[in-house]
Amino acid sequence: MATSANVARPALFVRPTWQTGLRSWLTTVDHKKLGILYILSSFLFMGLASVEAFLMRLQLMRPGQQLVSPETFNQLFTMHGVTMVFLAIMPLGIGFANYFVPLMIGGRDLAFPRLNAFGYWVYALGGLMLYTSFFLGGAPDIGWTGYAPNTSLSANPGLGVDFYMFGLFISGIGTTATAMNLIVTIINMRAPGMTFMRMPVFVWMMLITAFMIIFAFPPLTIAFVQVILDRTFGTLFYVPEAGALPILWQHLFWIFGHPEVYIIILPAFGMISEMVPTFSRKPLFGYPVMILSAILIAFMGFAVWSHHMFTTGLGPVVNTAFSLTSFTIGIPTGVKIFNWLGTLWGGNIKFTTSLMYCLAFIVTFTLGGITGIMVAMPTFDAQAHDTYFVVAHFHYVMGGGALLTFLGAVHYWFPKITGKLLDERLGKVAFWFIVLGFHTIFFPQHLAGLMGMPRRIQTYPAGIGLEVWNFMSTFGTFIMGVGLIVFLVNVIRGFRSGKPAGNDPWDARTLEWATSSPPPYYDFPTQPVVNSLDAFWAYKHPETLNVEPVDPRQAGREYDAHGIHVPGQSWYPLLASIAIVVGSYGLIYDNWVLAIVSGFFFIFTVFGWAFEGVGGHHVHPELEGETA
Ligand code: HEM
Ligand SMILES: [Cu+2]
Repeated sequence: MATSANVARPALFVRPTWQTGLRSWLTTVDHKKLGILYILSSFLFMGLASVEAFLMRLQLMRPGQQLVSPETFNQLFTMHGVTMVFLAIMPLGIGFANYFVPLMIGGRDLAFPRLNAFGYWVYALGGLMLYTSFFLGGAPDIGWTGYAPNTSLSANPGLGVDFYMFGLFISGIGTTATAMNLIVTIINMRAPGMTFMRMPVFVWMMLITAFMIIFAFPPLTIAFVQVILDRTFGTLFYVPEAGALPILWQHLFWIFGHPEVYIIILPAFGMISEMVPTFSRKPLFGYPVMILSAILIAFMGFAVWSHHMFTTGLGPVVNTAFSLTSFTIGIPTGVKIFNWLGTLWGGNIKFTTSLMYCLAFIVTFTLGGITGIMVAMPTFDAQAHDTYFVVAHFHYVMGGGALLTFLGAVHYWFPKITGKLLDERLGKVAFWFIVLGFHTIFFPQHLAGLMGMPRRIQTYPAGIGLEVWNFMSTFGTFIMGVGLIVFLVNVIRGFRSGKPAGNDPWDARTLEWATSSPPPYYDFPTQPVVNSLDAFWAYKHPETLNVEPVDPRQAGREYDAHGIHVPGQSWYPLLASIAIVVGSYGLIYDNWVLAIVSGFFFIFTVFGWAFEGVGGHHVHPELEGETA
């Protein structure tokens, strides 16, 4: 064990130092613990969203069923969509980034550890708050896009809409905070020698994603605030009776909403770009092109939003313009597919479960891309809009893209996080059930959609040709469900009795594999030094790269007599998040006392946070001869 000494600094409030137990998790500022919390919470929310999806598919299995009422169905598709997008898939990418970005850049933490904790807690508590709406008079029933004027007080007097607005507003604060934290970290805290063009692709993708978050969330936040003002204070932003134009909501929503799909998919692109080279035992083909194309995608992602509004009557000139931008954004995306294929080409391929998920991603995402080009044609979209064709399309890109990748990433990085391996045989069984189930669910939906089946509808009549496709689709959920259960069993078994993984089970390329598994809480005993792209791989296989091999683990900066400073924990991020959530309940229920008291409590936590002092302690792994 490393030695440690407390850092004595005068402070108004003492910072906690628990290393284990529940309190250490509640007060943690360690990026690894927060990463684990993020990943576990996302999977929990994904479980809830899957139950909602399963209920919807059961209802749609046969024509004319009455399993759930139309009102409940509306709540189910709203909560399913909102949960998958905001509480499961996007935070999962952020959770992996939390854990791995500092390790991959040879740093020791994110730039602002307490802000990181705050980001996690507002996300988790905001999400939980949204779910309490089920017990407090009904969940939102407005679709994940929350279109005005469905959200106006006269059209929707229940509290569900308020929960939607506040829940997403709150978790959006957390996402924005974490994005800023990632940007500052990646720009400032890279190991010596790690230039931008030596950064792992996953880190690049997270940097770009974080910038997209910073620019995409404000329009959405403005839209939320407008609706909150409408409903709480009687303003008229979206009240059609007063002459408002509800289409404003659609513009603000989709200026956020289209970039959001890239915010979801770019982290997945980054993971694929780590896994494919590792299991092809080749450097990534076209590293600079991979990065340039992602930057292009990020810019163009903000220029295509009206392809979600082709049928709203914006007119042929606008539709043509947005159709063209949408076609063009397919180019940098296609380039990436070629880069992954180029990496696989001639590689010494190891068919691990992770790599199989990558291959399934490439196939599925390409199919989703093709239907994307189809709906980018206004003429075609006029037919497909709001049908199951669109449902099939976005599940191919978001489920087949992000979800499959993240499952592969769990297999890839589980050994680093836990020090134990997942079972490859079980992993592959789960893989086949999940992938075959996925396509059985979503492929028939293209056909149902082309035959005119509308989305967001809780039943359909018999005898118009929709039975067989809907039955197949629901049948697929059983296949995929079996796969997900096997996946879960594998993960639980892995935690409890997985084989020891060693530090570098895949002979991987990036720095997180240079430290032990699981990493010590100070990450690296000495700060790594980098002299090429894939420095760890270059050290292990000097013949493959044109550089002098340097062991990134041994060549750190000169020994610092102070040792490693590990920041102290804090209660304030959690307390501040609780203040925000309780205050939101106050506003939702027009309970001004609660809202104002929470507001003051929030200000108290901000001061407490600021005056808490540096805290933390120094560790001296080198005195114990500890090496990675
Ligand atoms: C893999 C299992 C999944 C199943 C069986 C499933 C099923 C469904 C169903 C039945 C609907 C309702 C469609 C409608 O009536 O319009 C739906 C909507 C939706 N799903 Fe999924 N889904 C799954 C995964 C995902 C994933 C991974 C994501 C995203 C990251 C996602 C995002 C959405 C969204 C955004 C909607 C639209 C909600 C709305 O119309 O407001 N789903 N899904
Ligand atoms: Cu879009």
